[in-house]
Amino acid sequence: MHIVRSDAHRAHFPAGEIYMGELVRPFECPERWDYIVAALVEAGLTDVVEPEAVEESVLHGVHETAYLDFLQSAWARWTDTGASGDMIPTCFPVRGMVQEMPIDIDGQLGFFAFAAETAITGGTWSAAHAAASIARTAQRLASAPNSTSFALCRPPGHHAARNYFGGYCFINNAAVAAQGYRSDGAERVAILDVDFHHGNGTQDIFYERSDVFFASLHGDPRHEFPHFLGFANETGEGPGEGFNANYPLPPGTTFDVWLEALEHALARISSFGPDAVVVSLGVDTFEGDPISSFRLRSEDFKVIGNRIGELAAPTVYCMEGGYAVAEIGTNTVNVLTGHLDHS
Ligand code: OKP
Ligand code: ZN
Repeated sequence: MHIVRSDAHRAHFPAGEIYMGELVRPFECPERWDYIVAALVEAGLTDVVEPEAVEESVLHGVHETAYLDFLQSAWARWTDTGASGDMIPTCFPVRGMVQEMPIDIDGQLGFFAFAAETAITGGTWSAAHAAASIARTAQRLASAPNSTSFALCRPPGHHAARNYFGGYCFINNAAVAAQGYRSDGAERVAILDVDFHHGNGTQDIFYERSDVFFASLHGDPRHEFPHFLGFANETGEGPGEGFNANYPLPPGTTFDVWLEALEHALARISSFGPDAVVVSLGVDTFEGDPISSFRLRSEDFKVIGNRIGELAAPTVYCMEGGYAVAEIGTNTVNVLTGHLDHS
C-alpha cells in the first residue's frame, strides 16, 4: 500500500477555533498527522511517496473558478487591508439575500464560507493545495485492480463544496481523487464517506452527476454538524437522481447498528459497479472522540477496512476527521490493515 504524505500540511494551523463561545485551540491540529505517521511506521506501512502537483483541470472539475481564485488570493488581499489575525467569516448570505460575489474581501469571505469555526491563514492555500495533490497522487498509484493507497490529507476535504469552505475543509480531496479517476478513464467511481460528519461538500459536488455515486454514514444532521444537509431523502437530482445515498444515524450509535448501515451502503456501491472506490476516512466515529457521539471501538475499525476490501476495487483512502489524537493513528491504521487482510 502506497502512503502519500507531505510536511506541507504544517503551514495551515489557525490560532483558534470558535467553540462553545470561546476561541480554542483547533481540534483539527498538526499533531493529528504526526500520530498517524507514527502508527503507520509501527505497522510497517512505510512505502512513502511524495505528492506531485494536482492539475488545474482536475481542480476545476471539482470547484468553481471564482472559489479557487478566492482561496488562492485571500490571504494577500486580507493583509492588504491591514488585518493581521486569521480570516474568520462573520457574515453570510442567507435566505432572501443576494447570492452574488461582493467586491470587499470581508464580504467575499462570508460569501465563500458556510461555517465560522474554520479560519483561513497565510499557509492555508499551500497546505490545502498539497492535500489535494496528495489525493490525486494516491489515486494515480491505485489504478490496478485490488491496489490500495492511503492519502494522508490535512486539512481534510469532505465539507468543501463546489464553492464554499467550512468544517475545517477548503479543497475536497476525495472529490479530487474521484475526478482524477474519471480523467484517467474510469467510467464509474464510488465515494464512501465513513467520517462521523456528513460529507456535504462531496454530495454537493456530485449531486447532479451519475458517474460518481456518493454514500455517507453520519450523525443525523438534526443533531450534528453540518446541520443543514445529509438527510435520507437527498438522493440526487436530474441525471444524478439515485446516485446519492445518506445514512443518518442517531447520537450514541454503536458498531452493530453502524455496520448494518455500512453493509447497505456497500451493497448499493456493488450494484453501481464502480471501476474505482474513494473512501473519505474519518475516524471520529470512535467512542473517545471529543466532538462526536458514536461509540465505535478501536478494533471495529479493522472490520470496516475488511468489509471495504471485499469490494475488490482499486481503492484510495483519503484522511478526513478524527480528533481523539492519541488514538487517531491506531484507528486509522486498523482500517488500512483490515483492508489489506482481506485482499
Ligand atoms: C470536520 B470533519 C460541534 C461543532 C462542530 C465542526 C466540525 C467539523 C468536522 N458542536 N464543528 O468532518 O471531521
Ligand atoms: Zn468528521
